[in-house]
Amino acid sequence: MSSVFKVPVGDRTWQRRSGGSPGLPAPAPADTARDDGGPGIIAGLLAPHPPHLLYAENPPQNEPRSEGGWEVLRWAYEDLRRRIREMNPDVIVLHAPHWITMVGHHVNCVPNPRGFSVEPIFPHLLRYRYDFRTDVELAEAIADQASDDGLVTRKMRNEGVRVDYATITALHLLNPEWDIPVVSLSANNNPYFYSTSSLDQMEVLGESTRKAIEGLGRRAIVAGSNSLSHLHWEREQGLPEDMTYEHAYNHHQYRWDMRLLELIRAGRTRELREMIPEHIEQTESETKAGSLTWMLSALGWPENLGEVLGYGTVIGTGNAVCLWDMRGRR
Ligand code: 2X7
Ligand code: FE2
Repeated sequence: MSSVFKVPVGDRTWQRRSGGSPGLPAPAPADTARDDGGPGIIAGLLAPHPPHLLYAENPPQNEPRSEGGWEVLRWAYEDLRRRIREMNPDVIVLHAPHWITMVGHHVNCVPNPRGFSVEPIFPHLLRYRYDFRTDVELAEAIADQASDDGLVTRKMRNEGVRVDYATITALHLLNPEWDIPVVSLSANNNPYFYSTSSLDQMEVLGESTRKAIEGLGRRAIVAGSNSLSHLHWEREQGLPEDMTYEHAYNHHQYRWDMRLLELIRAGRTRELREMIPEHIEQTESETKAGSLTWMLSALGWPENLGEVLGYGTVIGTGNAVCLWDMRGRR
């Protein structure tokens, strides 16, 4: 049993979506009401964060300059940005693996995080000046709900804490204008110590996130920021954006990523849920940090839904941009 739970995993003191959240009316059946404007989670995303993708975009906030590279993934993000604009969300809630917390799950409750984010392994790619708004009311509600649901949580209120590069990269690629409020969640490091219990916590955190969003009536996008297969080169060979060096780490890694993505494309979410731990075993997948599981749990693991907008490798790791458009499904 993980040490970041206050009550046993699986303790559900609240009702699932089909019965409505406490204090809220039960939602209409999906096919009787087309819903594209109502409160709740309007979409889930898989939004990977290799800093290379941001570097390749040459935004003014980032100091290093590039000649481009990783275009297919960046075009997938471009499509995704168009879809996000169309949805007009109130908030993006993001879980990313590189704000690592050793005890519990932390939620950034700083109203206006701003500063300079540097990628510690690739400082020549990402030195980014950020300045964005937190939806503090929702951030606090998620922390409170997760605590009520048995997780150890903390509201992070330290103004000066530097926001990690994964959070910055994913948020920039999703919304370079930074005009949509954000809630940023930490990645508890337990998965790397307790492999069997790890994803259970992320299931609970996802459900807590959904309840908090519904309770406040936000129209929210939830984004899990993981790479897929995660073996990577140890040395850079020349220009980082020289794409002649960029390919899957090996055939095994690639095949397992394709197996996972085929389930997403087919909307076979039940099978996907079962396959995630095996994919982690086979590929050292970064989904071990739990962002993908958190996001799909927040969505309620919807069947027959899921789009893969693009796949590509970054220093040999597998990365996919995916969308679960929940409008009309709630
Ligand atoms: O954080 C990352 C990653 N997930 C994959 C590739 C390269 C760098 O950073
Ligand atoms: Fe990463």
